Amino acid sequence: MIIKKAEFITSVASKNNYYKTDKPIIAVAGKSNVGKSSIINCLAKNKKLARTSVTPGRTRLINYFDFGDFVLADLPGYGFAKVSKEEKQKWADLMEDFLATQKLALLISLVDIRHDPTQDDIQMVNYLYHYQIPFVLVATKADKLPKTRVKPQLLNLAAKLKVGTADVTATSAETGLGRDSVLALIEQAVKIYNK
Ligand SMILES: Nc1nc2c(ncn2[C@@H]2O[C@H](COP(=O)(O)OP(=O)(O)O)[C@@H](O)[C@H]2O)c(=O)[nH]1
Ligand SMILES: [Mg+2]
Repeated sequence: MIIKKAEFITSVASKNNYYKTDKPIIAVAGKSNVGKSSIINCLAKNKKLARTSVTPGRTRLINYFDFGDFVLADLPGYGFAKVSKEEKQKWADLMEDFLATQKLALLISLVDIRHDPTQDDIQMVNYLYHYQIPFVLVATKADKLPKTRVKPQLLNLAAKLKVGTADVTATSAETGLGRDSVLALIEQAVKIYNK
């Protein structure tokens, strides 16, 4: 799939005003700082499209981007330690509602390739099975691992998240590793959605 355009559409803060579109929606989820904005910029080949932050956990919004053949939704990150209980509950309410009501073509669930999945990562995968949302796992920041550690870490993540070993893709927003694979997964999901 070739990306012909990538433009910011809107930010949404609550469940009553999700962006409505006939295009398939691809959502990107993951803990704060895992690289959601970076992978969106990498797909768009535009470093300024989605803001990448040095202060994680500040985005409590769903940011929508028009990618031509599909709409990409950058979901608010989870698992930021300094967030209050009320904030966490707000996040959970919004996400559960989003996942339950938005007919997603695909959800790209990001995990950091350097670490074991967190409880929140496992919880996210459980939500995805529960709501029967088509999803793939993407392991970010592969450039930060020695090359020989990449495959063993993919196997470890797949085992701990209870998905097939072919269902976790290594990426790097720095080097562009995995960009083509992620675009192929999106293309496949868009085709199935449009059938
Ligand atoms: N080395 C490296 N750094 C990355 C990669 N992806 C994201 N980062 C860095 O990780 C930090 C958080 O990224 P960001 O995209 O803002 O994460 P978000 O909170 O999930 O949207 C930033 O400093 C990014 O530059 C990657 O693939 N490789
Ligand atoms: Mg972000």
